[in-house]
Amino acid sequence: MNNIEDLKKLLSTPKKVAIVSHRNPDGDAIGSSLALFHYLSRYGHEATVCFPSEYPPIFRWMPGADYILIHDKQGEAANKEIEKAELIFCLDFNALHRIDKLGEKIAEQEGVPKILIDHHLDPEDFSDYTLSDISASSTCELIYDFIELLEDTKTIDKIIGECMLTGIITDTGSFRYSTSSKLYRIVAELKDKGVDDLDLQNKIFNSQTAKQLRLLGHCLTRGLELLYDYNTGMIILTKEDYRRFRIQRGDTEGLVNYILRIKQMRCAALITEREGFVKLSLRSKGDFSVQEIASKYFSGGGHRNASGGMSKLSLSDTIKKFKDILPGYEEELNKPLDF
Ligand SMILES: [Mn+2]
Repeated sequence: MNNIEDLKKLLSTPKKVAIVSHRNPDGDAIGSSLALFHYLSRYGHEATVCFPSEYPPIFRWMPGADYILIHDKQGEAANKEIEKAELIFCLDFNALHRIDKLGEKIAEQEGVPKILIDHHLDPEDFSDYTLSDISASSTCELIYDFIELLEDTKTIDKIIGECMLTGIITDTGSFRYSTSSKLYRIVAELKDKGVDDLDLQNKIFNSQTAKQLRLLGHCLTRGLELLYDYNTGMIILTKEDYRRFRIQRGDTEGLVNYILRIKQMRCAALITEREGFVKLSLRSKGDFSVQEIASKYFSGGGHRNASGGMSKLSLSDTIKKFKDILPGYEEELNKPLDF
């Protein structure tokens, strides 16, 4: 199966479908998975959404979120769904090894068609049908494109649209990057279908706890280090900070972006000390690629302006390693900004 007509034929009768996405699912992973879940359900397909790990509580309101299986917690039930599946959709990630045990389970399902829909660089060749476009703002935008390829955008309703728009809003940082005229046309159509974008913005951004705001205060004061020679900023969170601020899943979401609000900052890093490893979230402005830094030095990857990686070194050694990399990019980091 390598064309949309074959896939249309497969989807013409109800199937058992598994939809999976990446570890630490974000708004786009959840939005695209649930949008596809609702879309397939409209045609009587029996779809299940499985994630490797838990999603942030801020997305609990999303229609269908209660049915999501978390492999870390419900491994047996999730594996059963993967075994039963006649079709497996892989959304918002590009290589099975990125999703750990869940990926191994999927790889075992030989002969079951796998469909990859994603907007990250360099997709691994494991799927039978691939919709990969790194210029897309989000996997949610690609779910729209996918339904358009099926010539079925009329089926997109308010619920499917809400899920899609959630991923579009979160992956574009509220339309601040990766936008296109095509994206705005899609958003206009979702709005015509009854999706309330302002309500979504409130649910996503104006639903924080006081604890999260205090954590932000800490990150922007004591946690912040600015390296003006390289137009780079770092926010560091230690294990002690994790205890002190009772940091939970999702609480550190978006913190790294604040650094780029400083005009001359081109590159930003959130470096967090976790159990047994150190995690890096990298962001950049303009044409500086944090994807290269993440993949070359921190066994990670992602997009040019947003990538992630990890290090097995101690927190202080990871910070030193990151700082030592910057002189190699001095010229690029000091190029005048074009805005
Ligand atoms: Mn995404």
